Amino acid sequence: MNRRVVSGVLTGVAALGLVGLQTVPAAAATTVSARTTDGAPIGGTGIFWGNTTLANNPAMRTRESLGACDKQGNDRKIVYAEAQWKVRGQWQYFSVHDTDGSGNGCHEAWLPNIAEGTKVYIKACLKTTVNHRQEYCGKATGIA
Ligand SMILES: [Ca+2]
Ligand SMILES: [Ca+2]
Repeated sequence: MNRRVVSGVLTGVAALGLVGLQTVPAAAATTVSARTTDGAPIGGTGIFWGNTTLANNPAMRTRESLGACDKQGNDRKIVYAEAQWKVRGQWQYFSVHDTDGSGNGCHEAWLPNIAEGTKVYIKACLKTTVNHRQEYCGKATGIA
């Protein structure tokens, strides 16, 4: 909606109602998966959970987490997952590697608490080692 028109028409009392409107969650949290682009079967994925609904602690259930998942044990590659989001115009980065092969789940980490409704850009890549370049990167976009 056009906020300028609303505040121009309504009185000061109604403007308080506008503050209430702004606290309504903008967009529901999403879970998204980015897939590496090396072909089928793929080497790995990066998973972003906008809410961690299965967390034991109820206070953590709206927190975000990131996982790197190695999907191929015999490709001599590890999997790198990265999340990027903006806080007051500044890009924030967080990454995790899955370095211990496939078939044993993903490597997961809590992300720093991201404001609900924030767009989070996910990247999943293969690497030869942690310090090698990123290869076959695939992308996805989630909501915190
Ligand atoms: Ca969340
Ligand atoms: Ca692998």
